[in-house]
Amino acid sequence: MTPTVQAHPEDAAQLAAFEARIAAGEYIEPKDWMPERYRRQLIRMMSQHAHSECVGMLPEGNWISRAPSLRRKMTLIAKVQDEAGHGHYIYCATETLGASRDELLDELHAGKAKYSSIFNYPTLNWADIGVIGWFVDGAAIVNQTVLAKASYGPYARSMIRICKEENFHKRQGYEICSVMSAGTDAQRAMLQDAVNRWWWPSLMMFGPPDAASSNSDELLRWKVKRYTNDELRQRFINLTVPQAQAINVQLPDAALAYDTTSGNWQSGPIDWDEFWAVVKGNGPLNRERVAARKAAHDNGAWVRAAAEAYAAKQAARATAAA
Ligand code: FAQ
Repeated sequence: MTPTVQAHPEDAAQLAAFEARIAAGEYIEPKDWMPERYRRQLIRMMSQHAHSECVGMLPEGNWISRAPSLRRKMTLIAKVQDEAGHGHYIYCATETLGASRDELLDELHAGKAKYSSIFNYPTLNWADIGVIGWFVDGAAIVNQTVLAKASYGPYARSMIRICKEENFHKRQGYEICSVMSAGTDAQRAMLQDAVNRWWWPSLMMFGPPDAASSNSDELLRWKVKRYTNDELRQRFINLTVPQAQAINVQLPDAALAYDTTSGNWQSGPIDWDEFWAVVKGNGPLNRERVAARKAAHDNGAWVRAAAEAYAAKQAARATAAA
């Protein structure tokens, strides 16, 4: 039998004060008292998010050398750099909770850390880059605009600039798609093929259905999450269907239908077996993604060593001058 843990009376008072602050809509800041469980939940979610931004550079980075024009190359390089920056902000925000970045990265490189399922799928043609911007950044905006109101201050604030940049990414992705949809038959076919492959994995980004979402109750109570996985997934579908119609693209869901009562586009069933297989490490490219991140980290060892040597030199100079 699991022993019942009795809260220390002082902890109970602190917990009550904490819950009251959350209820009042206050932000919790790094030096404020917080329940250990709140801190652990934030580290779990934020580190997964930071890892997702970094692993998320890989599918698109693969296309920098193949972008069809200088303009496309420049915007793609800028986008990939932005994602690296997002990872950096969120790792910094996670460090405010006492989590060491080195430990988080060790877990990622050992294949133990989670990151978004979406980044385990391959980018097979140029249209994938447009569709990632449109769907994946579009889904990220729906999720992260709400996280900008999360109860933990550093995480919420990191979302503000991230969402602005994701908006730019979404627009450039949708523009690629709209240009291809007005192009040749071959370009339209490439676009449709990419849409067919990315639609369902994009819906899975929002996490399992509410009934299977083990963390949601706690995160909603603490106002880290403001909406459930299914609510945000529905919001994304409602936003995306008219965008697909506008550029004559078919979403690969024969059951997709508008429900006049709820005002929602109702989708067909999502293959949750596929989702869990990817989350457990058995997606198309899980092993390659982790190996690529680890290789990038190992290859960057000399940069970290040089930065540390420079910082030590500067510190020694400052001491000598004092
Ligand atoms: N992939 O109880 P829930 C981006 C796990 S950034 C893998 O519902 P929660 C930018 C979950 O961790 C994309 N695992 O979990 C970009 C949990 O396992 P655990 C990333 C998933 O936390 C664009 C278990 O399933 N965004 O795209 C996934 O309440 C283009 C049960 O799930 C964020 O991370 C998944 N999709 O809700 C970059 C946003 N879903 O940890 C480059 C912040 C669930 O208990 C290019 N995170 N799991 O062992 C969140 O909003 C939430 O964490 C959710 C999941 C909604 C992702």
